[in-house]
Amino acid sequence: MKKAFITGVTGQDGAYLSKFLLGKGYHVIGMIRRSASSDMIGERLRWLGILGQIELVDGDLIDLSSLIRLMGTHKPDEVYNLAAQSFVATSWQQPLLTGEVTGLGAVNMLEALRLMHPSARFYQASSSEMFGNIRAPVQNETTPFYPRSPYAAAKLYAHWMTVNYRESFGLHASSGILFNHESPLRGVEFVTRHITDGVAQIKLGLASELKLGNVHATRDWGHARDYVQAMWLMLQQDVPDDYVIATGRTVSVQDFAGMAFAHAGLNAADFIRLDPARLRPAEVDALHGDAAKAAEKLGWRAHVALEAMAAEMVDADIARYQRKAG
Ligand code: NDP
Ligand code: GDR
Repeated sequence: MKKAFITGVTGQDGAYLSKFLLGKGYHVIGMIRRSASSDMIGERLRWLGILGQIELVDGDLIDLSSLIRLMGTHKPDEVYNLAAQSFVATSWQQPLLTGEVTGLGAVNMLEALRLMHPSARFYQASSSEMFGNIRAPVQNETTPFYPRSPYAAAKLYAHWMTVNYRESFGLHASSGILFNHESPLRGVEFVTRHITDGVAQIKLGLASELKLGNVHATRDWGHARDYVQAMWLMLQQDVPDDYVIATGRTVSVQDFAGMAFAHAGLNAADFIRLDPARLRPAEVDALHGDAAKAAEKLGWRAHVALEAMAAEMVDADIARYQRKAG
């Protein structure tokens, strides 16, 4: 039985990746950090019905000794480094923490592997945010990077260190440059889930408006369920490499909101209020990915259409509020 080790297992991607790997017959080991709210840990894994099927182990990305111990003890075949301070807006409030976890944390993981278990295959969760102030209208693996937030700068450091450990030490280390991907398990602070949660509240009479920041920003949004498959495919290749993962379709925040409201039978313009407090110090105005390399080399492509994903998220949020109301 193959062993996979996942950091960030309690997050959106960690949950979907765990489910996918369990379906492939893997033994999944998920690293969790100590929390005073231990009963809340694993909510997403519980939602997918897999909490009891994963071996949860304690560790923290900024605690190198815990990573060394875990690699030495478990010697996994595959390591997926998904843990991060992943909310871009927060990275301006906590730039040092973001640098430590999102940037140096990845290097801690690489170091633990190099020292204890260099034969493992390693996946680094890189991000389209690294393209930032875009240098080309459509971005692929050859597009230059221009990070626009402390988060993106930290991810870029982790990305290049992954490349460097591959080239310096021969680690089987790959980076997935993933464009935004969402689901009903997306954190509610991210814009798609903020919108679908707001639509659900408005539909059920629990709220009367939805506050948004820059509604003109455009993103290439896909479904997390599709994207975790690409992570696994990268680690099945003989040669490690970097891949852009995207749908190739880009729409604005406003248009995504239009889809979500329409699914609930509502008109977005009647409810959206612009909130300057939600604007960012520096914005990534537009992202549009080209995943041709992943299609050709991995045989990967996105399956879930944006409208279907918006509908799934709205329905899940309505169901959540209905359950809460008993
Ligand atoms: P989430 O924010 O949902 O999950 C982040 C995970 O990291 C959580 O499990 C969190 O644990 C964990 N974590 C945070 N800090 C630490 C730490 N110090 N030590 C150990 N674990 C920690 O992110 P997603 O699932 O959406 O994304 C997965 C990865 O992919 C992230 O690295 C993200 O930056 C990156 N990415 C995401 C994209 C997306 O669109 N979703 C696109 C491109 C890249 P806890 O539950 O305890 O907070
Ligand atoms: P992003 O995702 O920053 O792209 O990072 P987010 O959903 O937070 O923002 C997308 C765009 O929407 C605009 N926006 C708002 N954003 C939020 N969160 N809330 C609002 O009210 C709002 N109004 C408008 C933002 O300004 C932005 O332009 C996500 C994260 O998952 C990263 O970890 C990951 O690396 C990238 O996607 C790819």
